[in-house]
Amino acid sequence: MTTPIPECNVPECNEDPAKFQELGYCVFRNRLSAEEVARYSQDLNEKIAHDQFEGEPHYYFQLWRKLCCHPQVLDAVRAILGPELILFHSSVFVKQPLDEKRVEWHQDNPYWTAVRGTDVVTAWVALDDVDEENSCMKVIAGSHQGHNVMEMKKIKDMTGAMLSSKVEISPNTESEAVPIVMKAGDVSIHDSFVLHGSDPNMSNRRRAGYTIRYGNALTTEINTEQHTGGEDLALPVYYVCGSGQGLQKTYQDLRAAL
Ligand SMILES: O=C(O)CCC(=O)C(=O)O
Repeated sequence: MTTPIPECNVPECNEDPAKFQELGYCVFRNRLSAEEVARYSQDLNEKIAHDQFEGEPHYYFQLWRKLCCHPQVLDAVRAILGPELILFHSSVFVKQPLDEKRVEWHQDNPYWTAVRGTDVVTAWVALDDVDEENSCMKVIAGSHQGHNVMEMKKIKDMTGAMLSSKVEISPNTESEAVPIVMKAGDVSIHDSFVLHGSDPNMSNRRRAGYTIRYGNALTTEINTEQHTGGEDLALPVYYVCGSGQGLQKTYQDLRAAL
């Protein structure tokens, strides 16, 4: 059981891209149509049922690569990072009803050892309505400022833990966490240094999000030889948007492919 956050302390979700620098996150509403949400949700269910869903769905499945290049998703990312964009990772975070899986407080940056730069974000595409009841993601607004990597501690009780380490924060800081409440089809964007996490899903509703990791192609350096997904998968870096200025020889150009 988590401590309920008193209603008056629940901060509102930021929907203003101009406040991203200060807060480290922003929500964009209605980016996918109901038909698109239904299509991806069905595909997700089928792949889970056949045990086909691995990490990096954009690498394995054209349908999911297409979502990474969805004009409304890219439009949101452009509002934060500018016009030159690369895509380097993606994954799904699914918690079934009454699912004890939890994501401890963490920053994304330390997990991506081949990636250097501070203009790097995650777009979290909501495939279900998500709120505090079904364990929406929460962020500590402003915790990305200074772009410092925080100390991580090994998680002792791994029951339900989706990560192996966490950043410890005070109950006071935790009480200021912003729940990213969204409807299916909304997209939130968070900075790779902002603290975020989520609780177990104690509701009877599924909660699924597709996380797509983008960088500004002009300022993000990726060591393509060390860039892998999972064990040994040499993962391409995709150039998804721009005039060609940020396209490097080692990148795959996806602009016209989909
Ligand atoms: O979906 C979640 O609860 C966590 C997602 C996450 O950690 C991430 O997008 O980096």
